[in-house]
Amino acid sequence: MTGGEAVVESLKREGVEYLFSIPGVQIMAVFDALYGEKDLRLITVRHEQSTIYMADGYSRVKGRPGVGLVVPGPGVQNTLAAMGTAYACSSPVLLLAGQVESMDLGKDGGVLHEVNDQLDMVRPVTKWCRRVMRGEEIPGAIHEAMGQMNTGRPRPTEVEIPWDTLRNSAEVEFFSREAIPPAEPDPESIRRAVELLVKAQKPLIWAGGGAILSDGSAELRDLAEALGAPVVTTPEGKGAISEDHLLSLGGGYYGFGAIRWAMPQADVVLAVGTRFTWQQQRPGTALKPPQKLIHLDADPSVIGKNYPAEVAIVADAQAGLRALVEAVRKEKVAKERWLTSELDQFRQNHQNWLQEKAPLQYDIIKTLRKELADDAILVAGVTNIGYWANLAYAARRPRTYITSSYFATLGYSFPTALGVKLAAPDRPVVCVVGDGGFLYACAELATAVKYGINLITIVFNDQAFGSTKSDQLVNFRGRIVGTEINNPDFSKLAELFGAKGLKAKPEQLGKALDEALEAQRPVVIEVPLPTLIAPFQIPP
Ligand SMILES: Cc1ncc(C[n+]2csc(CCOP(=O)(O)OP(=O)(O)O)c2C)c(N)n1
Ligand SMILES: [Mg+2]
Repeated sequence: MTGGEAVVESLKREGVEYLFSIPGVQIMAVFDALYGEKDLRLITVRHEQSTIYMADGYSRVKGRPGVGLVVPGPGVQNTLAAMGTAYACSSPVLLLAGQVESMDLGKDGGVLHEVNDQLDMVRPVTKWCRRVMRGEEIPGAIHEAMGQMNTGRPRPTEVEIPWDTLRNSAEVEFFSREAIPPAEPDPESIRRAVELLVKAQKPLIWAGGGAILSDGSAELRDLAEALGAPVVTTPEGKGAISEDHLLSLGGGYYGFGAIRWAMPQADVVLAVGTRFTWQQQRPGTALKPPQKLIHLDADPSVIGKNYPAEVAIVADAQAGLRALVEAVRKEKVAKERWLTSELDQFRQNHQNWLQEKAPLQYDIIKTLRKELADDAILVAGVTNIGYWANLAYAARRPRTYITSSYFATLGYSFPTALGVKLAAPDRPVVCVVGDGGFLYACAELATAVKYGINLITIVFNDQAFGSTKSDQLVNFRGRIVGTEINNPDFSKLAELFGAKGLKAKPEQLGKALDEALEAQRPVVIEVPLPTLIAPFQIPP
């Protein structure tokens, strides 16, 4: 079969459902192999950034790799912010890239879409990448990429294939999808961790995105209950434990959250599936000696990087949590090391703080929570309401809250949310985006309409790159330079694309959401807002 047919057959055998792409001459053999294809659905998008954003959104909800296919050179370069975002979010995303003809490789001769050393461009944003020269190697390379994403910490991978290799025929053999067992913890590290956790006066758990990626939510809840330990999550970890749980302290972000009142009392902290970054180590939520850290992560390179770990547990988060629960249940654990009344007080302090610092955002986020079912998914864009949602939105289930993590990629949320909706077509998916961020990829409204991707997008419009304008207001004596922007009428724009457009003042958002949830169409709701302060612009 042709290389293109080998690509399609390999993806199908690996269980891939969608391929996100923009065509081009070097990859047409793959398009041709999709003629009449039913099991692998092609989604043609309008900018290559969206191939990987959509693949990422899909993977984060489905828990399986998403795949993009692009032409070399500009096609690959257009994906790089999305690849970086997926890298930051530890998402399993495969980029399939075309290449120039084999004979032109490395010559810098000016052939179509040529860029020298394309692999060097993707290397910093991939866990593994490879160029395939022969058709026979295509199934093995795709299988290896999938294996890399299913082992240890998932991160993006890339496979690039020259034009002629895709066009020509070869004898190929296929691999079938492999279930790779998760990495189990070393029993000695579990023994030492349990000893610390059981002896602790005030144990506390920080859960990050790894707790969700490993599907470790049930184990996390069981461990928290067995230890009587409260749980705070990073934005990426929101929903790892229901934020309505009596032991949940909600999200921690930039040194804020109910965690602020708990952290000074904690003596032993268990960090699960989190890098434990500078963001968590801000005043307010920072760990300080002699507080002890037990660090559980699939990636040994993150353990102890930002705070020395007393005990390191290198394992899949779910496997590590399960081992901890089993061991803790055999011990006698002191009851009520944290009183519920005490945790209630921390939560109340945080709610009071939110209402004082961000009353409008607080009301809007409350409306979102009230309107959305527990299984609805919120994609929090790089926008004021998105930042505050990290602190104020109560996620109740894993994989229902999507962020761009430390990459904070302006423009990611709308195309990512389209991929989310494809993974969960029967559940409400809401994208929260600013007027600045939405125009990065608003052309994908055409994609949403073409494929019937019935996403609800709320565009908060302050006619500004708001958080940067707010930066000028707070830190540069109000000298506004280059942060105010002009916009189209967003509801009309949506209608022009064939989607439904609505406008609502903040206090009318609930009603507009009711209408959007009924619509069975892609909907854009434009909400005017003044430029508001972001949490990270508030002194600790
Ligand atoms: C790719 C990228 N470019 C620039 C930035 C810097 N940046 C962060 S927020 C922001 C403004 C966002 O404006 P908008 O989408 O309207 O949201 P708002 O802050 O107004 O709520 C900018 C420019 C970024 N985070 N990512
Ligand atoms: Mg704005």
